[in-house]
Amino acid sequence: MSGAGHESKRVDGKDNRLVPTITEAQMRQLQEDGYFVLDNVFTHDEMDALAIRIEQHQQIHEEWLAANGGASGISRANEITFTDHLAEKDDAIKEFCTRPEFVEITTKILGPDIDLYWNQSVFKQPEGEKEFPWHQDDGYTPVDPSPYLTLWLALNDATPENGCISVMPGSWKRGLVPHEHTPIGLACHSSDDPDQGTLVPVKAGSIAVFYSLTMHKSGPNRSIGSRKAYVIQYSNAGLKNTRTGEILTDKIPVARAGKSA
Ligand SMILES: O=C(O)CCC(=O)C(=O)O
Repeated sequence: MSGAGHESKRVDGKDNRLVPTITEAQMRQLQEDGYFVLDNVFTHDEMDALAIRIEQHQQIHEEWLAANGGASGISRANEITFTDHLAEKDDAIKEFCTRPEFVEITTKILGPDIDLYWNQSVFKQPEGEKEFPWHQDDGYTPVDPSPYLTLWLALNDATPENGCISVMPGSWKRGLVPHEHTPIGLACHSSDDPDQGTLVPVKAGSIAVFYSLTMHKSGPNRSIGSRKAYVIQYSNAGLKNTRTGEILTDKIPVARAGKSA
């Protein structure tokens, strides 16, 4: 059935929800280009409710940044904030991250046993000309097995004007490429290069699904409002940090044997 702009099916679960079905064309696009967009997975009301919840944590982070020199890591007060471990801090957000929609998407792509690897909101304020640089998520922390899956969920409409992401189609096939440190984040491709990939606008409640090896960036926010995303990353259970050799056993289980954990 496709009333919501994506194929969907009813699953057995707490409330017999409709969950999105990934089509063969989307699977092919993921294999070829390293990404696809899943439209209208959640309603605007669901996104507004989630955004209100997330904003409480984002505000605390913003205030902490302002009181501590204005920047920490890749977060900069009043410009771009990465507010992480939301599911670990907030039971309602944890419940959201383990919803059947995510079980369906992640088990179809990665396999039957899935953990929540990382989660963070990314809020971009109108900030002039600054991009968030081209990178692969594995560039920040290389892991095995790779790639895992990044679900970039738009809490409000992400557009070319307000700093939606762009991806470099096919880049995941290169494996992990070198990244350089810059004052605004790791970078693996120059913003001056004529090839600036493909813009990926994402409507509120829709998801850009991509591999952790897919090179992506986000553009400057030239609008007058915040651009709000929740970035949720899922991996096979028992992921290993290849820098430290540590097997990550402290993650929130999402699926086991293909079913909600
Ligand atoms: O949402 C953004 O502006 C960029 C986020 C991003 O690239 C990431 O979290 O890896």
